[in-house]
Amino acid sequence: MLLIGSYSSPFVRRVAVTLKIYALPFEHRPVATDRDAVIIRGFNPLGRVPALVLDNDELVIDSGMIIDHLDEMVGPARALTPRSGPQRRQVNRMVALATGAADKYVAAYYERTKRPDSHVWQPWLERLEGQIETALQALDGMVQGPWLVGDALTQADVTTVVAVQAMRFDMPHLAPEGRFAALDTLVRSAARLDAFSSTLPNA
Ligand SMILES: N[C@@H](CCC(=O)N[C@@H](CS)C(=O)NCC(=O)O)C(=O)O
Repeated sequence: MLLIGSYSSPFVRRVAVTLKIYALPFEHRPVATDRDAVIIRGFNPLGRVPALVLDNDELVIDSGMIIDHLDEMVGPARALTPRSGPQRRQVNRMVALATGAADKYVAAYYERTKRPDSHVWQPWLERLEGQIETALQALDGMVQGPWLVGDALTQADVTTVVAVQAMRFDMPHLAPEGRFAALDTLVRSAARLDAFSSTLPNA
């Protein structure tokens, strides 16, 4: 399989971490959304990463759809999202919060970096940053320890950790160490696993 997109994207990275946890081999093409926009459109007409090219050349786009496919590949006993019931809803609720926070972070990052300073709309930026703050606060309050839902690492942990680390990479004021104590511990636990340490965000 071939994963398209750079690890500075929390969406690409949640796919990479999941692939590694599932021990599914893949090649990685770390294309940049600006510089390589034409290449990316060849994989996803929307021009967004991640995209995953399967071994039969089929294309899967959007991190949620890709992870859904990977879960199907490894089967319910190994999938990081429980198959059904309250546990599935619990994990999915946390994943929705974490992907939502990641969406707001990407929007805030683009607001700051894609516009000339004179066109950055401060009230909008503050709204985005406020949404990130309350989503992270909520996730922080949900950590049961050592992982979000107790003893087993789930997709909620993968997605939360990559979202926090993406923010710390290029907008560190959004999630500085010390503000969310339980998330700090979660990130430290994840950092000990090869799936996370070998896919850190880079330029
Ligand atoms: N819902 C999508 C979000 C993906 C996304 O926002 N990707 C960003 C990078 S972090 C992107 O490709 N942005 C380029 C653009 O939208 O022009 C997913 O889960 O894959």
